[in-house]
Amino acid sequence: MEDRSEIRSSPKNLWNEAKSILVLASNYHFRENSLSLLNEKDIGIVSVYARGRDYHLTIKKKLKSLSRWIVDNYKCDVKYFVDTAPIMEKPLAMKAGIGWQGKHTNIVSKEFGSWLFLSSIFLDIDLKSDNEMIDHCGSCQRCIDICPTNAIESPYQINASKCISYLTIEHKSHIPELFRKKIGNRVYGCDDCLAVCPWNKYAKKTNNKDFFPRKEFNKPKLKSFLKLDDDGFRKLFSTTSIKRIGRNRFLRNVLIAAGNSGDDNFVDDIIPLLIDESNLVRAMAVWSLFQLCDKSKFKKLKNSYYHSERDKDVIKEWELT
Ligand code: B12
Ligand code: SF4
Ligand code: SF4
Repeated sequence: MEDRSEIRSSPKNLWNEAKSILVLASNYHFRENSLSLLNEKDIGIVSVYARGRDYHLTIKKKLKSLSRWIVDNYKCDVKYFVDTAPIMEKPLAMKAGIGWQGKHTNIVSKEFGSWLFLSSIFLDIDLKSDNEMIDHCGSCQRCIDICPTNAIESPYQINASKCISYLTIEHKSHIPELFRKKIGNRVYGCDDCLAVCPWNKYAKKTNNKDFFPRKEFNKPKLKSFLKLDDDGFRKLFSTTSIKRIGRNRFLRNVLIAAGNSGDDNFVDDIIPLLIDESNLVRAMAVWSLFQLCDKSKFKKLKNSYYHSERDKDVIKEWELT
């Protein structure tokens, strides 16, 4: 983000001919209280936005056909984006009257609550501007209070490096110890700050079937995730946005959730991962087993596996325990 902040500072830096921006929002709400799953420790919570088809694929298709219609009818040039360029989509959506940037920093709509994807079409013609939406958060600060890692450090300001969405999706390396317990059973993203927003009482169920949750993601068992190899991962997550993080990062998250379950039934599924090819996976297998095993069982495991480990980060995990 820092590297591309200069481009982000103005849409003109992306396309100098741009004169107007059409900002679009797609509703992905399907009426489920994602917070209730936090107590079901044997399942892995996949964030609501990622349970259906990858939204980039769906929205790109829609942007393409809408853009074609605009070009044919207005004889102008256009460029469309959905997360594919450094664009300040949220402030633009506010200017376009879609909603306001809530204290959790995402767009909240009076009509749809928090569950919206954003995208944009740049045009080289002038359009009459909509009225900018004003802030309706008032004295509420539910999203700030619920955040498990205190990532919303002050209203309208998020420290992305503390956000569970960042840690479980974007962060490529080992997740710092400080956050592991706070991640709970979230294996991909986090919805807490969106889910508590009182404006969600106006949210309507999406009618776009692509955003309906896949059957496999309705309370998926951590046990079945622990058994995923590369092939199994690719098959299970093909055409979802989860595919992007790859099997090793996903297993890293699943092992943290298993370690947080307090359920020693996971131990036999985790032990084989102590010799997994990925150091991300081996490191979190050590941490997870330390959470779940009694002292003597863990000591036996350490005697068997620690001395053959060569990776410095995994060795560090053994030594911390
Ligand atoms: C990087 C990114 C992330 C990062 C950082 C998030 C962030 N808030 O910036 C991480 C990985 C953490 C993330 C997480 C999520 N993301 Co995201 N993310 C993006 C992305 C690609 C860029 C956002 C960006 O430009 N950030 C840069 C900062 C500077 O922008 P900003 O927060 O808008 O900053 C403004 C305010 O914070 C404020 N501000 C900043 N400092 C200060 C200081 C003071 C004193 C004040 C008053 C204000 C203020 O002013 C800034 C400028 O207007 C966008 C797509 C896009 N192109 O916009 C999606 C996007 C924002 N993400 C989205 C979603 C859905 C999520 C998640 C809900 C996913 C999930 N369930 O796990 C979470 C929500 C976490 C959260 N509370 O924000 C959607 C949000 C849709 C909406 N309704 O708004 C977007 C728009 C993707 C999309 N195409 O739909 N995301
Ligand atoms: S997505 Fe989760 S961790 Fe990130 S700011 Fe919201 S509540 Fe906090
Ligand atoms: S939970 Fe409250 S403070 Fe947070 S975005 Fe919604 S209305 Fe604003």
